[in-house]
Amino acid sequence: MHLLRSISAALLITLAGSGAAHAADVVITNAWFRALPAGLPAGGYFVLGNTGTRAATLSSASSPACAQLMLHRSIETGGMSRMMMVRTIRILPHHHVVFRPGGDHLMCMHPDPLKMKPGSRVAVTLDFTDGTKTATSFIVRNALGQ
Ligand SMILES: [Cu+2]
Repeated sequence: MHLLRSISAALLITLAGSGAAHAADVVITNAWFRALPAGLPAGGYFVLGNTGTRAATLSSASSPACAQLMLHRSIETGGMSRMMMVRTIRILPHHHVVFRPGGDHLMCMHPDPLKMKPGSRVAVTLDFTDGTKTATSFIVRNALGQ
């Protein structure tokens, strides 16, 4: 018990020293997936706030409802909208990033039709570059976002 406690104390000191945010400083609100028919990828949208005093950097996401959950960004080039993968998304202290249609979003590839159903909730884990994880759940809406 004492050994465990000193290990966690050492970990905390290491994290603080590396300038990393704690997962406790990360706040997720308005989280939802847009379920589409025919096994199409489902976009994930939410607001990711950082109430801490250090930057938080989102590096990946996962969900038992998705074969893969990717970080995506929609960009407009020459009047055409296309999506690209992004490696990380940084949230400055006391700031938030809005994941929304047409902007940064999560992309659930090969969604499980039994889990990705309008009205149900889907578990999502967000991973940060400091090694912390935040578990949350997204409400599933239909193609119209309802
Ligand atoms: Cu996408």
